[in-house]
Amino acid sequence: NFKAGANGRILKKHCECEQQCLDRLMRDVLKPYVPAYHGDVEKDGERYNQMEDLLADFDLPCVMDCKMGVRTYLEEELTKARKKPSLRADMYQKMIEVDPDAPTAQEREQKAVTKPRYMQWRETISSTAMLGFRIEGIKNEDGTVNRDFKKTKTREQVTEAFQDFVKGNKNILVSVCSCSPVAQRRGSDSLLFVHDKQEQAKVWMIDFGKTTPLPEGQELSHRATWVEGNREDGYHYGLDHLIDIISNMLAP
Ligand code: 4IP
Ligand code: ADP
Ligand code: MN
Repeated sequence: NFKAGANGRILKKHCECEQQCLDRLMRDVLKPYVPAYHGDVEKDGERYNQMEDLLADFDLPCVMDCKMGVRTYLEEELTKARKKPSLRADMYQKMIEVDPDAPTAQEREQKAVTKPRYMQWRETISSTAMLGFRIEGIKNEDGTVNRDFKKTKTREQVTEAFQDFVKGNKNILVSVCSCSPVAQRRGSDSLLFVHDKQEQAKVWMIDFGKTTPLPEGQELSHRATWVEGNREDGYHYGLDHLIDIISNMLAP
C-alpha cells in the first residue's frame, strides 16, 4: 500500500475519500496534527497520495498504531451485506487462526463469514467494543513489528502494552497527553504514536480512508452509543479512555 517518496515524503495508494479529507484538513485547525498532504502523483502506472513521512525527523523511532472508535467499518458494509451478502473465506481463515471455536455451525459449513460479522467479532475480542480503541501494531526501534494485539482487550492488558511501548518512560507519556486533546475534534481511522531515544514524542491522526463528510446539517457527538443509521463512531469515547489510561500510568 505504501511506497517511499522523494524528500521526506511517502506515497500511499490513492483513495478518493482520503484525498478529499486530507485536502480539507490542510485548511483546518487540525492541520498540525495530520501528515502534510502534497497532492496525488502517478508512479509506475499507479496513483498515489503523496504525504509527509511522519517518521522522518525521528532517530530509530518506536511507532504504535491505535485504531480509534467503537465501530471499525462503514455502515454501508451492513447495507451491502444485507442486499448481497458476500461470503469471505479469507476472513473465516483469519477468524479460526485466532479462535477455532468462534465460527457458528453455519459459518463452519460455509467456511466463510460476512465482513460485518468478522469486523464485529474483531471488535469484541479486542478493546474496541469496550474501550473504543485498540492497538493494531507496534514497531520497535530495531525494526521488529508486533501485531499480536488481537486479544488485547482489558484496561490492564492495554496498559501493559503501553508500558512496554514507552519502556516505562513517563516523559514520553507527558508529551503524548499534551498533544492528544487537539485530536478531539474529528475522526480519523487511527492515532499514530511515535517516540525515539532522544525522548522526542508525538501523536498524529492518520488514515482517512474511511472518513467521509457528513450530510449537511448532521452532527456527531463521537461519544453517543452507535445504532445503525446514526453514524456515530465512538471516536471521542475511545479518546476519553485512552487519555484516562495514560493519565493513570502517570499518576504517582
Ligand atoms: C482488515 O481486518 C481490517 O479491518 C481492514 O481495515 C479492512 O479494510 C479489511 O477489510 C479487514 O480484512 P484485519 O485487520 O483483521 O486483518 P484497515 O484497512 O482500516 O486496517 P477496509 O477495506 O475495511 O478498510 P477488507 O474488506 O479490505 O478485507
Ligand atoms: P491503511 O489504510 O492501509 O490502514 P494507514 O494510513 O493506516 O494505512 O497506514 C498504515 C501504517 O503506515 C501506519 O500504522 C503507520 O505505521 C504507517 N504510516 C501511515 N502514514 C504514515 C505517514 N504519513 N508517515 C509515516 N508512517 C505512516
Ligand atoms: Mn489503517
